[in-house]
Amino acid sequence: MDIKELAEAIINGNRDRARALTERALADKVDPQRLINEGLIAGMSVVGEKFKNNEFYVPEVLIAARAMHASLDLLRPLIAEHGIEPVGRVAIGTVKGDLHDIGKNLVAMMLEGAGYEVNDLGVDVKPEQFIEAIKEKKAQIVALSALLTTTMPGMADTIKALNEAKVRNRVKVMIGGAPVTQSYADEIGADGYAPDAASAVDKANELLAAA
Ligand code: B1M
Repeated sequence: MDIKELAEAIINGNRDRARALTERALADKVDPQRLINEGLIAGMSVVGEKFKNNEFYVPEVLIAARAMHASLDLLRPLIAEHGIEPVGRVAIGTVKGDLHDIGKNLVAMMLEGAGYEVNDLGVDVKPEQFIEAIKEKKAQIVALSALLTTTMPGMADTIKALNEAKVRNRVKVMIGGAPVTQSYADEIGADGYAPDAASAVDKANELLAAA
């Protein structure tokens, strides 16, 4: 089987084909790491590029992510077994008081598709929950989303709490969401800002490389 077929099934959002190709590849003893790198990550990076270029919109990304998950569900049990290390570990959430999760979910899916272990803390996430994820899940990146101008200060509060808990130096903090800007990231001392879900993967890679 050509692993490119798996990448194409993901790009086309064909969940059944992605699952069937993964099953066939595993039966043929193809290395799960190759399926992740050349199938899932390769497919989702094309999806990310198309999203950035406005060739794909939110529904296409969600459908591609659904196909990616159909394959990942089969591969996940083998990841630990084969000692496959994630690209990095991310704790993501929409900040305290904010219930918007569509953009945050897209960011989480793209990061997962790029090989990250993503601990999605959900919405209305308090700073203590991020601190716990750093300590318990060994998160290397804290990814904060906010959609309301009234909840954006929750990002600054979270960074302040990370400092107070003396865990700020263990992680990179990345922020995003419709009202968020690079200058706001600079103002509150975040390490990075990304305007959309595909750029969030680029930014996470950049932050980890710098670390
Ligand atoms: Co809300 N809402 N909403 N809402 N809502 C907005 C955001 C608003 C702009 C609408 C408006 O007035 N025109 C406005 C905010 C105004 C402001 O603060 N400037 C608003 C308001 C006021 C409210 C309420 C206060 C309304 C009320 O009750 N009076 C209330 C607040 C609830 C709360 O959070 N406490 C509220 C509630 C809701 C719903 C629950 C009904 C629903 C949310 C459902 C859900 O998320 N499960 C909702 C929705 C859907 C919207 C709009 C219509 C759409 C948001 C969305 O999902 N966009 C929105 C208006 C609009 O944008 N047209 C609006 C699609 C999504 C893919 O984009 O989230 O921007 P976005 O994510 C992008 C990027 O921003 C980026 O990547 C994503 C993909 O490219 N990104 C990141 C996001 N997070 C990132 C993190 C990163 C990097 C990139 O790194 C960590």
